[in-house]
Amino acid sequence: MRIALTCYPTYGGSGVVASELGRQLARRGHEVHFITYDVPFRLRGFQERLYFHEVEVPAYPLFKHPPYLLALANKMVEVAQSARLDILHVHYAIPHATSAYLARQVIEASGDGPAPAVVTTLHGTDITLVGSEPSFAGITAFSIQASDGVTAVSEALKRQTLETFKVSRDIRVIYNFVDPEDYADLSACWRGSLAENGELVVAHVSNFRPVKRADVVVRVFAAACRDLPARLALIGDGPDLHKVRAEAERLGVSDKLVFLGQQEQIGELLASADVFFLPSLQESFGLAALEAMAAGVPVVATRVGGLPELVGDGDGAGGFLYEVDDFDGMVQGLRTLLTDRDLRARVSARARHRALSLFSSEIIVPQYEAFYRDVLDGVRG
Ligand code: GMT
Repeated sequence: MRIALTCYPTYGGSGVVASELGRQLARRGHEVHFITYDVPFRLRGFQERLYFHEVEVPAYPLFKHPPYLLALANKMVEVAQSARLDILHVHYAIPHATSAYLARQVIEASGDGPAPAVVTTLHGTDITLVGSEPSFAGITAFSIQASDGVTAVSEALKRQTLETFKVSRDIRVIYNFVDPEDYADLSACWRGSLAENGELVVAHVSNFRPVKRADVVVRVFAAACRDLPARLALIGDGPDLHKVRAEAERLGVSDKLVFLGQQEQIGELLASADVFFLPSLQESFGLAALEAMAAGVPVVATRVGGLPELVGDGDGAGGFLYEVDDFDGMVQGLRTLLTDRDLRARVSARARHRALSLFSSEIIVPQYEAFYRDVLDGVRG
């Protein structure tokens, strides 16, 4: 198939998923065209059958807010016609699904060959935070309804989308994934750069937005590790990083924090940690938690959104989940995993097994291929 992928190329789960999907699809023989304003951050380097088309937004004195949605739609039309695309797969509803809808209309009106089918993948913040904003709600609902196929990254997100937008259409759940090859050899251990000999390491990965509750990360860590030799490794960057520093200062744990900034290949870094901590207010899937599990790192997280589907519960779970306001539970969970070496080893093995048996690219990517075929059958008959 000839498939175009559009995503936000910046640091973030949806961009990572789109980039990995593109790489996998190209490897499996499809022709893949990325249409974005920059090369997605995990897409560096040449790969056969994988192309990048830059969306340039014209700067004109009249444009206080350059019309990205239109520039993107225009580029989609150009690429669809020159590459004879079958599928236009957009990640994140706003504004990508709207641009794709517009592009399809333009191609249909031109009478120049069949328009590509529009597939939209919902990732979470496009629905739970941004999409439900009153100023975006109507256009988001319309763009979801008007797509030829829609996927969501968890059952929880599917439910939330149907409830929030009152749309009446099929949404197929296709979970996020990791490439087992990226987690096959994790022998390059960075522990020495993260902590002193004998110290335990708690890792947190995020874009440090309010939904990630960065201040809670520090508070729980400080309470759980008050008398333990431990470090908190923070991977990523974002607006609430200052809260982390302020909270650490207030609690007297600044010297226990290691700031690593944005990192491209986090498998080996995560594998150097003992526990992964994600106390988000909302998480439609939690890709960073999946990456930690694949690296054999037990997860302590909140029971929100798609995290129960990812981490699991009871026997076989890759970690422990707590209600959003259960501060003591999270402290206890983190402490137990850090101090009980045998338990940690058992949960680590379960986490890795769960990640690689349920959420591996070998299982998930064929689900996207099958979905593309179903959508094409639906529109082309
Ligand atoms: O977590 C973020 O704020 C970034 C956001 C994104 O669009 O990149 O992440 C969302 O999509 C990821 C990939 O599907 C999911 O793993 C994250 O759970 C989801 N974030 C939220 O729901 C808050």
